[in-house]
Amino acid sequence: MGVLIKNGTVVTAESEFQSDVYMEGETIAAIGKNLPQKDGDEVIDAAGKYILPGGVDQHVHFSFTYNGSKVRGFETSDAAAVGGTTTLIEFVNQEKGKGLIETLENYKASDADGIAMVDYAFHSVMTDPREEVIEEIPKMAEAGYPTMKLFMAYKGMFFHADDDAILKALQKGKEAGVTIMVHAENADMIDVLTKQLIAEGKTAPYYHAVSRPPVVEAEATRRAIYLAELADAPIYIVHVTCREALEEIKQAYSRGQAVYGETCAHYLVLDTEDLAKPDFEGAKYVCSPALRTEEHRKALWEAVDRKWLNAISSDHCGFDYENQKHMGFGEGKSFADIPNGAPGLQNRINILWTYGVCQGKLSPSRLVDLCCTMPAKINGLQTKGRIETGCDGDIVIFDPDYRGTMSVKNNLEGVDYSPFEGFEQKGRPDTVFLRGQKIVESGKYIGQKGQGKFVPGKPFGAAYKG
Ligand code: DUC
Ligand code: ZN
Ligand code: ZN
Repeated sequence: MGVLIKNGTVVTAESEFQSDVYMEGETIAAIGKNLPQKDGDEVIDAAGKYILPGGVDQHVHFSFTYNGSKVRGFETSDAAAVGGTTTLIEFVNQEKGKGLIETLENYKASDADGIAMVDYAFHSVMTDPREEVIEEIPKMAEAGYPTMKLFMAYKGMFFHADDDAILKALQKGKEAGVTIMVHAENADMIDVLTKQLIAEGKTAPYYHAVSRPPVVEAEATRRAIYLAELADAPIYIVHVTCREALEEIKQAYSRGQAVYGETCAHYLVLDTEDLAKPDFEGAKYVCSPALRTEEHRKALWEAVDRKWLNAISSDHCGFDYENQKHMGFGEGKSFADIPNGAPGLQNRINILWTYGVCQGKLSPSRLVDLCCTMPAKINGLQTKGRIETGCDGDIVIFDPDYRGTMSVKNNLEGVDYSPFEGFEQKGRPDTVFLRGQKIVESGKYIGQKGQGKFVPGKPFGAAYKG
């Protein structure tokens, strides 16, 4: 018994073509015109619809804690499914005193296995760079964790990493094909500006952006690139947001260095001015790096279209607005106390379709490459993100004719707001399959808790391949 999807337009990272797709068990078994129907098959007519690979969101926070506030976890991963994303990659901060693999496996067992509603993998975040921890990096690759992130920002917080740790991680990681990623912002610059702004009484959410202007990101991006050059290792820059940081990446790339990066949906459509919304509503938009202006958004759209950036993620953080307000508003409080991050898991592909494809900024194939195929390749997920025989039956039947409005009311993210509230939506994932099982029908989640599985990554991902 399989699933035969007929008459749709298949979109791959390279092209679009009319075809049927047949899934048997957990995998894609055939792609072609007029595929035969077998007894017991479910047949779906996808005429007028696109058939996309399930999305891979390589930048999600289901365990992040900021100033004691913790985000929602895998119990809200059905939001990914209805948004057309069937694989998530979560950043797990190493617990102090514990090993990298030990932390990942504890978290996996307690917070993901049996809970996740889509498939999942993990990036390690090194927070405690002792010698024995550095030595453990190559072993992560063998255990199915071929990526690691370090935070250059967040001075004084336990997850901040200095250049010493980044250089050692790059040197050690390349021995075993572990891709090193960085959150590139200069922590000292932010710290000085933040203290000065607060001393001047500039405490409102808007000053979050003033405390971390583009030069802060550009400096750290350039420094990370030089550290990678010294280590002769590839590097991946997460959430690139501004023209200046992009220039650093483009220049390094044209020198032949293996430097890659992603941006996130909110940096393409939201603005610094959102932080200035009255009645403390700006707290909803406190994320790091900060939201930018039109000039930077234009540069980012061009960069994703021209492959200077190779993925678009959500950087999803399920914090409640009520809590963000409580943390940052009132006597002695400031923007620096507001938990950093915004929800966006459910809307990533819808934002990119509505404001990218429908506005002529991205082709459907480019969207598939950025949201599905490349994130799988970067992270060594060999059966994800592609419509090819033998790949997992992760399929999205996308209805381009749907019209709606994005709102927290329609979200499964489990929080009390959406930064995209009121945004027009053109198109939506109508039906979604996870390894051959239907988990979304007519835009509604119909799967089960615990249906998602851990997908081990293979080392030497796309950043090693040029
Ligand atoms: N930035 C955010 O906005 N949230 C999570 C962590 C980060 O670096
Ligand atoms: Zn970050
Ligand atoms: Zn992040």
